[in-house]
Amino acid sequence: MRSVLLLSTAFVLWISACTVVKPPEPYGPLPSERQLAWHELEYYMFVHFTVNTFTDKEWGYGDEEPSVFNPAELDCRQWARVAKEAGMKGIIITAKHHDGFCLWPSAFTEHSVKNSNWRNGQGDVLKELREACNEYGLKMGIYLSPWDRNSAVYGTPEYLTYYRNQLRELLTQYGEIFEVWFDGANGGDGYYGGARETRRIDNKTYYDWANTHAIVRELQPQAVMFSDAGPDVRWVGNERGMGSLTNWCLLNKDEMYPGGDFASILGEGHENGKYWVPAEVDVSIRRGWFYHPSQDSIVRSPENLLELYYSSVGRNSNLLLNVPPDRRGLLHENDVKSLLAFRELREKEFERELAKGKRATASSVRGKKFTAGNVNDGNPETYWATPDDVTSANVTIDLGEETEVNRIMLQEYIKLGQRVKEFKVEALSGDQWINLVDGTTIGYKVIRRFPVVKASKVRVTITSSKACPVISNIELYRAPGE
Ligand code: FUL
Repeated sequence: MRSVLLLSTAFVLWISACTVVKPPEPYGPLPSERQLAWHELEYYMFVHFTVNTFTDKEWGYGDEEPSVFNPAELDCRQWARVAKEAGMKGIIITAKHHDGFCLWPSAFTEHSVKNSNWRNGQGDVLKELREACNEYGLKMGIYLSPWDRNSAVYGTPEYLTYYRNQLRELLTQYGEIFEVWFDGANGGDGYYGGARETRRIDNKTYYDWANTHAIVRELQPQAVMFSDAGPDVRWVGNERGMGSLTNWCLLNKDEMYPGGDFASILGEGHENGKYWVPAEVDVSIRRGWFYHPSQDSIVRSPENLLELYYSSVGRNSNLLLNVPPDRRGLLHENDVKSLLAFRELREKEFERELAKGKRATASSVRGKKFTAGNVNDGNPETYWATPDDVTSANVTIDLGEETEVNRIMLQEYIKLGQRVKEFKVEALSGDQWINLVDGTTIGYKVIRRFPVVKASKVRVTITSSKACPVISNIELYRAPGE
């Protein structure tokens, strides 16, 4: 009798062990560790600064005298303090723009700060920025323009050695770099060591990108590389600050190269792309990338910056906002004012979260570990998931009583891939279900606005998904205004 009892207990234990529900298998391309860390940064500063700041140009020709670079009050700590106060997570600086002037004393050229009068030729902007970023707990990134209108050897194989030597300097002398920015503007007229001519390169082959990328991986394995089509982060396809409403983090990057004509594809990415290459929105707070005194009065307003935030971070993209230092070497008062007021606006926007801890139920649940309550438990590591064969399902958050709502934030658990193709959001107002949002992709994060509604319940329906939906976060807000 005793052994029968033992046997049946063992059988019950065995059965329940077999029915422990497994998490969904990852689906499609996945983000790397470095990309996951990058997604979480969301918002950081671009700093365009070089001889152009002093010559009032956007693209320097490459024949500028290094002596024109003289930012008498340069203070990278001011840049970093403002970035921090603005809520940004890092700063990416143009170590070298197309004019070829280096903001650090490169051993491989005379065309740098070492031949300027600034700090008697002893200065190093990169070093000062590094120290400032450390002081304020910010990440640091670099922009090293492949196109160099100063270099006599631009266009020949020798230039690649020069370019890579500079890259090595930047990646070994300035601590941890979180992002390396390779822009796609390439070839044309320039000074080229006095030749003053037009040089065209074949942007598919000239730069031999694979071997340059390998240097970044070797020296700074945690850094993501940005260019038109990645390898790690892609351009969003415009400089107006507009992320795409449908935005796949996926891209068939093999067929693409920097400077190619792909802008129309880069916004949406490829639904069935082979690689994880999320979009970054780069945009300037002014009309130009560099500082021009004539633009002092046309700095983007805090309200405009909030719009940019919704059209970038709110559309599954990171926001790289350019704030160009002026001729003193400081961020201009008007830009600072706008940035800080934008931070306040943003904080007010997301001050009143309504969903956390409220009762959540779902039309389908994979198992106990994957219940609806995981979407509003404040833990990004838990998620709601359905069984593998269920690709359309809904989750309802019960607000308890009629509550005014006008914003929703949604996040997929992207460690398991980007899955959702279409969703909608509805509210139960009185006894009527009202449609609030018709959406397509989600990805790392989507934030959508809708007119204020009094809702007792909010229902998110995943109408179409490549595989069972895996949703880690849903937040609801009542932002100021209508
Ligand atoms: C482009 C450059 O040509 C612009 O000057 C600017 O640096 C922008 C961010 O990237 O490729």
